[in-house]
Amino acid sequence: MDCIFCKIVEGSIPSKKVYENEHVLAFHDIQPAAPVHILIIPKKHIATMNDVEPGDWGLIGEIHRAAQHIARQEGVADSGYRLINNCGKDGGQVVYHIHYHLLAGEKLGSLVG
Ligand code: IU
Repeated sequence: MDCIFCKIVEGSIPSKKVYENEHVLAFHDIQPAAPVHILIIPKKHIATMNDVEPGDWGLIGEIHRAAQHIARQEGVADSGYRLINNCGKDGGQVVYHIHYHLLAGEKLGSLVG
């Protein structure tokens, strides 16, 4: 499968890993949009939020659990952070392997609220 994030999971494309367990990998975004910008992905290839199947919801929970862990590890849990999933064209998704952006390290602008 020609998926860049699957290649990062396999290790055939390098990444700056910050966290890994059996199900999840997290690494620094190559074009950071904030002082802390980490991508959290399932090792399993799931293209978008629309493609999450009933048996995959535990993986989505694992991603949130990893986000909580990484925020503490990176020292931004108390100051706060944002976890974003872009889904599809209008959502701004560019890489079609589901991922969550963990953004932190400054006061972030808001689209909502
Ligand atoms: P998006 O939600 O699909 O728009 O986000 C894709 C992100 O993946 C984007 O922030 C890129 O900078 C990032 N990225 C990366 O970190 N490493 C890569 O090899 C590629 C994209 I391609």
